[in-house]
Amino acid sequence: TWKEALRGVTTDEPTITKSIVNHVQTSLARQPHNLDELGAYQAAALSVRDNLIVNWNETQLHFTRKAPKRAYYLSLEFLMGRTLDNALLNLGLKNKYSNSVDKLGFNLEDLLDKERDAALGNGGLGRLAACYLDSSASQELPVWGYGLRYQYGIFQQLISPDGQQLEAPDPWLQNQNPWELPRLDVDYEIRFYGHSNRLENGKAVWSGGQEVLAIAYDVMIPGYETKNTNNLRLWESKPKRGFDLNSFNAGDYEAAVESSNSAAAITAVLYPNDHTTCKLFVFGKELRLKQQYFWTAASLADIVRRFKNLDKPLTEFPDYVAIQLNDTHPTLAIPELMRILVDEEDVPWDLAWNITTNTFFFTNHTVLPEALEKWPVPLMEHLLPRHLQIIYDINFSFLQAVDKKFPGDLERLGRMSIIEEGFPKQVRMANLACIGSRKVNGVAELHSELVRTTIMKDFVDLYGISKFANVTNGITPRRWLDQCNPGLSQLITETLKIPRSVWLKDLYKLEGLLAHAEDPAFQKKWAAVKQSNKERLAHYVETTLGATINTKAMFDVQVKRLHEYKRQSLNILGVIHRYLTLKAMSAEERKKVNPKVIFFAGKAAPGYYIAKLIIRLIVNVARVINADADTKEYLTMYFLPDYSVSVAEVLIPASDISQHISTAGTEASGTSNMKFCLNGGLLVGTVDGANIEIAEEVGETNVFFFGHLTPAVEGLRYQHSYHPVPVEQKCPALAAVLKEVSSGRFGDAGVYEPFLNTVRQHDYYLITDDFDSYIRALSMVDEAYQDRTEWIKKSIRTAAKMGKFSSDRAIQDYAQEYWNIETLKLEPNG
Ligand code: DL6
Repeated sequence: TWKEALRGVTTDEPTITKSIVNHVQTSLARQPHNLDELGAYQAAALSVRDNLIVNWNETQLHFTRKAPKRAYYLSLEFLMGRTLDNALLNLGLKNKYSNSVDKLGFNLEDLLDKERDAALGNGGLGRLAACYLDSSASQELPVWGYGLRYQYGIFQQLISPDGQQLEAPDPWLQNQNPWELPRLDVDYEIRFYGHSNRLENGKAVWSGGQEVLAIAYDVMIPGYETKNTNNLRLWESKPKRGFDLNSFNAGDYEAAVESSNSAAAITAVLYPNDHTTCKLFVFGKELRLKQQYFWTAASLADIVRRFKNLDKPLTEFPDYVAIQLNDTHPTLAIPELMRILVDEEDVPWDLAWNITTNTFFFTNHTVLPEALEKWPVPLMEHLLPRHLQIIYDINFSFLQAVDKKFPGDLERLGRMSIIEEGFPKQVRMANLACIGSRKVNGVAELHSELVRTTIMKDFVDLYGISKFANVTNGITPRRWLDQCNPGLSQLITETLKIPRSVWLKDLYKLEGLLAHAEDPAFQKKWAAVKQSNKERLAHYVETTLGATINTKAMFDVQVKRLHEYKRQSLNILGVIHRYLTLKAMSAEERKKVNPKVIFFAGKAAPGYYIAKLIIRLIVNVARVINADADTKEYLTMYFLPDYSVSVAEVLIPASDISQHISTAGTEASGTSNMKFCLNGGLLVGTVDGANIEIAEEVGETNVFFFGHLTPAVEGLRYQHSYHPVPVEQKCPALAAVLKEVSSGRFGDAGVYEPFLNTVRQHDYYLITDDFDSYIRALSMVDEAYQDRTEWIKKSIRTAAKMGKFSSDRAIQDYAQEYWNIETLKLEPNG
């Protein structure tokens, strides 16, 4: 088998133990007898890394020899989480490492806990990229990721005593990162600013300005049960010369240091943007654009160099290279490839455009207008003068083509132009990405339909529908079931009577569980797994917040970035409603109520005032209701700070019900909804994003839907603006809740008014329209939970029908329908 065939790799326990001890003594230069858990984690990780390096080397050699078409996933975010557990699972070495560290006096689970999350992402988009890397490696597809090696990942979230979110840096690289290999020999010079002088033949010479170095760091991505180990290449910025020597020699040390600082700043920190980039990020915009160009230029230089090693004509570039643009962030890759082809490789413009438009593919992840990236023309001109020229040239030919198809339609030209008129003019990155790509896709059926009918409608009219398709997102079952819920994984394997590795690679096999849904013995085991996961979460809450939780209560979870469209607001207002209802009951009546513990977690963008206010309200409501002796037996609530991949791995398996309650038409897909269902949690949600496809799979009776549908949203917003009805009249139950908040019952009367006013006036996210049906849906959840056997059956049926949502399926969709790449098996014997 592949395991036996691993060569030069430590697979037997004595060798593993020896390798760990060796790393303690040599790599860490420490004594085994006084080693702490962090040191033991590091030594174990380095020992696992040795295995990965061997496999990684063989994979890369194999790819180089076979020279297949490759796909590159360009993403500004890779939210990887922890690696050690995943690497052990994929290598099939977890038990052996567990025994080895045991012999050395440690517990593997404790060591796993010492690893810091690699949190190089904001949320769904970055985690999706991480799942896709896992699936590509597991399916032996020649796919590399390209991203940035931020010194600081997403900020750490702290909660102040009065409930406010505070941000602290995330120095994740502080204790050496064993999962990366610095490739100091792989570097590229990247230029900014300067001048671009056009030559006569359409080419230009870009010179002057600032040059910095991009240095490669390779992160090994092991596939599950295969030697195939793919690569994630992250770029770090460095000054081209250690110092600005002129300033240094002139004695101006400050200027000398400043230029090296400005180079290093490019990859210093991940931007905590959250669908609000255009509105809120005024400061730091230049640095963000610099990041985007630095990364796309380094990645393209690397991709072109690899292609040139094949000794093929550039016309064959798209036969060997497919590049997926993860949202608009890497769109500069389009003019950059044009620049390389036209200016550096002497390819005529039209041919270069043909090569470019056959190479790129673009995924859109949001239709929210405020999240569509635009860059001011003056900034682009200053920072990237040659690229602006190329963008103008692309736009010129493009608008000619539009005019040819729709003669004289000036409004259409204005809408479709890459350049938006105004003060200042702006470069519309989504238009550029669409024009320069072979295909455009959304991330769930409804979202892709909205892409076709709203933001890309004009482009559909121009190019035809076939350019615009859908790939519904997916999640890796390795991390999001086997790793985070070992109890359930084991029960599934026992029940299906097939090896775990089989169903983890073919998630549709979970359907076999349906045959057992009526079996009381199986139901009991299923419920016991959920119970132990709830106890694990309770233990986590006890250690982090010092609170004791009733694990017999229903666990209701909403975890995601804080955003008005995701409507944590609806949830917290619903909690207050439940609290007020409980308070109004007699003690006897309360005894009939289903006890519930509600969990929230999620970060708000630091500049997003209303989102931060919602966090503050959640924390302060929790404080009041958790201290209320009348009700706390029936209702408690916690905001878990600093949500991360690792926290999700504890929360998700413990949920009975989770909330995915965005205003219809706003959540492109969502992926945590898939994770909850895969772990046997049920959903309460709106008819939005991937909720819809989940319900199609698991059956509508197993999902608690509520709220207005997408086609109604626009009309309701129109009514709010032009025929507003006061909340008191429209939704008295909600009005009562708002009044309590205003009164200061949850502290600080007045503080929440700006948030409450977003509901009272305009109510863009339709809280007042959906509140009553939301409360009804929650009552149905309560009612359903009373019949525990029926609930468990729903839970089993839900998990059983999650096959479609494996990221293995999603990545195969991309591989076959878009990139045209194939599995390249690395034979176990090398
Ligand atoms: O596709 C991954 C993820 C979706 O599941 C979420 O529904 C969507 O909100 C998120 N989109 C973004 C867009 N960010 N930008 N730019 O994060 O993508």
